[in-house]
Amino acid sequence: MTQGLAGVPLSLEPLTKKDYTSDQEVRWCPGCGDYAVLATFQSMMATLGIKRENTVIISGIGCSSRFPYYVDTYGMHSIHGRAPSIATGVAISRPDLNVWVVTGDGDALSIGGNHLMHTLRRNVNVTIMLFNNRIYGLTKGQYSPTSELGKVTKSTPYGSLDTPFNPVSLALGAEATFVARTIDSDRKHLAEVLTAAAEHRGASLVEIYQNCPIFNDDAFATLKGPDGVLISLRHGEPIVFGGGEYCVIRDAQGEIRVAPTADVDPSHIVVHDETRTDPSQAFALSRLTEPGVLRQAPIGIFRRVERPTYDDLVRDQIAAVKADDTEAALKSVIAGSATWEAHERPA
Ligand SMILES: Cc1ncc(C[n+]2csc(CCOP(=O)(O)OP(=O)(O)O)c2C)c(N)n1
Ligand code: SF4
Repeated sequence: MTQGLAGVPLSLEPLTKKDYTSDQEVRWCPGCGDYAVLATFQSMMATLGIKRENTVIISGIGCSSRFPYYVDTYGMHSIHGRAPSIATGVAISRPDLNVWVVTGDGDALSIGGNHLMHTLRRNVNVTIMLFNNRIYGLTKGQYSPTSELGKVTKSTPYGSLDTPFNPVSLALGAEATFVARTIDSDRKHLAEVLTAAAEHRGASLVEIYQNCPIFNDDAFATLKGPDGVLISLRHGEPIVFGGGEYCVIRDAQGEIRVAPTADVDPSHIVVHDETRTDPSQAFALSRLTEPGVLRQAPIGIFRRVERPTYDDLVRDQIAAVKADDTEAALKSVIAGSATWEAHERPA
């Protein structure tokens, strides 16, 4: 059993995608990118082979947050933006569960921004799937924190004035120990990244580029088309893309940038190392994502490092306190360091 899932029991029977398919009618619009993620997740979970009753999926509010209904495991369609906090409680109290969070760009980064950030910072052992369609889908097409500058929507009729978040950069800045990006149209890549995220012990954030054909169709079309560039990050490999024509280099000024492979000294090509403790290179790679109409974006695992998890630390602390004299410990906590006794003034 891999480290992230240590303590979670394996199924005695082999599982199939069907075992992970619930009897609920899927209520997403035809062509929604969420279908591909759901199907990939159901197959991936069967391959992972852990007990279904030891899996829990906690979501916030949004189209993507309907996910737990459709997977035959435990689940909770919770409160807008609060799924990471609820998942934190579950992960602390039940180390035998494999805990997933499903959220959208609105749910995670608007109302839930604070909750997401602190779950990442604390390194709670949960796997977060952030469905990024760059719009509010459920509420019918308002701009979101990942919508591009100038985006015209129902709530920004003259164009958005907000600089969008780059969720990968945000997660790296929040000290996340596992940060990755994948895309709904590449099921093999999705499955690979989600498996690695589940196997990581600590908070994993996976941004999933997800098409919403109804309110933000083709948000990723340029990226996938002939003029678009998906930069695939593979640990231990030089970052080369576009059929070898382009690469990522660290230039003489120390900057990470894209260059034509024919023009560079091969020793300047960056060899991807997702295990670097210092997140600055992963952050520089995340900045290769174009913020406007997406024409270029790295996908893959940006960062995978080890750090003690919050839930393990909490359980250890509780055990240590309980090992001492519990009553005395409780009294001293209640008394604190700034209590005093009041006596009647002597006559
Ligand atoms: C407290 C609260 N505020 C606002 C809403 C309205 N609301 C529901 S879903 C949503 C945003 C959904 O967008 P996103 O997270 O991107 O999910 P998507 O529907 O695109 O999958 C909002 C603002 C709500 N349900 N509850
Ligand atoms: S509104 Fe968009 S995100 Fe929501 S189900 Fe329909 S296509 Fe999917």
